[in-house]
Amino acid sequence: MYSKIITIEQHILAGEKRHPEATGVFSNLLYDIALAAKIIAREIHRAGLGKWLGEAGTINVQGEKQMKLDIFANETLIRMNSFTGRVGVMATEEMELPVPQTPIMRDEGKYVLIFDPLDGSSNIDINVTVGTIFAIYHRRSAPGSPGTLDDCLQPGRDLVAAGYVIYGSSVMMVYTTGDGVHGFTLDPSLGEFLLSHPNIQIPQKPLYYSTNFAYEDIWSEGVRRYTDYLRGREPEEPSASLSTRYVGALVADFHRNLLRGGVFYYPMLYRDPQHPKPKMRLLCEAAPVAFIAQQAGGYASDGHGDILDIVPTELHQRVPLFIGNRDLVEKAETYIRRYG
Ligand code: P6P
Repeated sequence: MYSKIITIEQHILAGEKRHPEATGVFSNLLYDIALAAKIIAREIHRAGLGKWLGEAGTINVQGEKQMKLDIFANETLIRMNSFTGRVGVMATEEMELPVPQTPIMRDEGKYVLIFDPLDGSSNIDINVTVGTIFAIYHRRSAPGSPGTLDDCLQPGRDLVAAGYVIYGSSVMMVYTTGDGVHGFTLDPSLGEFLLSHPNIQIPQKPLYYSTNFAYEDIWSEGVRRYTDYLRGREPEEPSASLSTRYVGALVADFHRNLLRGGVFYYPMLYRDPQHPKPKMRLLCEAAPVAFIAQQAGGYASDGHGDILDIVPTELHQRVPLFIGNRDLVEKAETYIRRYG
């Protein structure tokens, strides 16, 4: 007669109960992120009315103009996790080095938190969807000693949790701890994230392919042939007859494909054929969504192999990304293997 209302806190605690060794620190960390998401969402949804729109006049480590909301979101996530003693090491897309450790982070923090505080922020001033992406690892350095860069340079295989918040027509938080992918929708009247999408699995039949076609001339031959396959123009094989969508925010393009089936790709760009460049950040974009895709029955590749197997060598390392239905991503690998 009634569908059960489950808050994200109840869901997180239920997950904790399945791990007798759990101390509750991990659960509280996930809940801290949910609270930060609500604070960020509140400012995003009134950005047009207040002081938040527009550029901040600063440049981040990526060489990108920072929007005021980028800085607000970054500072909110840092403040929410610097004094709890749950996070020992933090890194953000917006800062070159890991966030300076507070004494309680150094002495008590057990986890590493890496995040893109506001993904797709160029969409902010035009009222289009943006998101927050986060990744959680076990800390390698011992509490009591300073955190290290090595704490951050862990492969996606070692993720203990990953998730994103999508600030769209509604605010949703989607996360996995390795036990399925679960989506929660914010009820603004309650200020609570309520379970709305339990056990998300990518649909078998994909609907979309999603990429920025403006760069088609500087893709490799294999990616161009793959795109022709997706368009149904590859004479050797029928395509999956897909539609295109492209929001320009990874969280939005990935979330749509997670729920409706499809592939998103941001391939290597050959502006300079001798020095091809990828765009997607491994640690705060590709690896967390790859973990979610894997848990939802999908797959993420750099065009040659599983994103989750890549061992980072730099904090802001970038990779090509193909993510979504496993057969569509493996097809990309096949075309790249065959045509380069
Ligand atoms: P382009 C946003 O800046 C981002 O990192 C991803 O969220 C998004 O998928 C991509 O870049 C968009 O890049 O070159 O199409 O604007």
